[in-house]
Amino acid sequence: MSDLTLYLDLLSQPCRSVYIFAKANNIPFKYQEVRLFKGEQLAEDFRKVNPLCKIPALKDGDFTMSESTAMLLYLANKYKTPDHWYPSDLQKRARVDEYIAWQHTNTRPHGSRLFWVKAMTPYLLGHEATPEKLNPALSEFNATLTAIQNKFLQDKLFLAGDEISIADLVAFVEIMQPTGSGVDVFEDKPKLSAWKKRVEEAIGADLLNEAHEALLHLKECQPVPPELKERLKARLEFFTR
Ligand SMILES: N[C@@H](CCC(=O)N[C@@H](CS)C(=O)NCC(=O)O)C(=O)O
Repeated sequence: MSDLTLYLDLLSQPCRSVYIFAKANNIPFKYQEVRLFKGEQLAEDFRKVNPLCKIPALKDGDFTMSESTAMLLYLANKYKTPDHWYPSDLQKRARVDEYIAWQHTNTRPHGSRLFWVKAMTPYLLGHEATPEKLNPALSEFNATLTAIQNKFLQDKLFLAGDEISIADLVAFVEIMQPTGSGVDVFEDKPKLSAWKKRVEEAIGADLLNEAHEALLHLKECQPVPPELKERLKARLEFFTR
C-alpha cells in the first residue's frame, strides 16, 4: 500500500494537473476528496495537512506539501517518471521551468478569471455575465494564449521540444478551465489547436475526460451552503472588479 495521499477536488484546476500526472504515470496514491463547495478545505483536520487551506495537498508518509507545480516535480523526481516529463537535458528542463514560472502570473490567473466570470456568475448569481465583465476577461485570456502559441510553442510539437512535458500538462489543464465553460478559445489559433490534439493523444482522452467530468457538470453541482456562497461571491467580485 502506498504512503502517498493526494487531497483533491477535481473541480479545481491545479488538482486536475496533479491527478492526471499521477494517473498517467501509474503512481499509486490514496485519493482523499476535499470538497471545495462544502468548505472542507477549511476543516481542522485538513489544516494539519495544509495550513494554507488550499488544494491540492500531498502527504507522503510524514511529509506534507502544497503547490501543484512543486508537487508535479516532486512526483516526477520521486517516481522517476519517463524523462520527457521533466527532461534531464538542462535546456529542455529550463523550458519546462520557464513555462511553470510564467504561468503563475499569466495562464493561471487569466484562465481562472475567465472561468469565474463565465461559469461562476450563472452558478452563483443565476444570470449570465454581462459583456462589460466578460469581454475584458476574454481578451486578457486571448492575449495569454497568443503568448503561449508564439513565445512558448513556436513551431515545436510541444512546449519544451518534441515530447510532452509537465509544462504541456499544466498549460493544457489551465486552458481547459474556461474552455469547459463553453468558450472557444482556439478559434483563430491553428498551432495551439494542433498542439491540444497532440497533448490529448499523448495523455489519452479517457483520462482527460474523466478528470474534467466534474468541471463539465458544474451546473449540476449541489447548491453551496449559504455561508460558503458568500465566500464564493466575494471571490467572484474579485474577478469581476
Ligand atoms: N498555487 C496553488 C493554488 C491552490 C489553490 O488556489 N487552490 C484552490 C482551488 S483551485 C483552493 O484550494 N481554494 C480554496 C479556498 O480558497 O478556500 C497551486 O497551484 O496548488
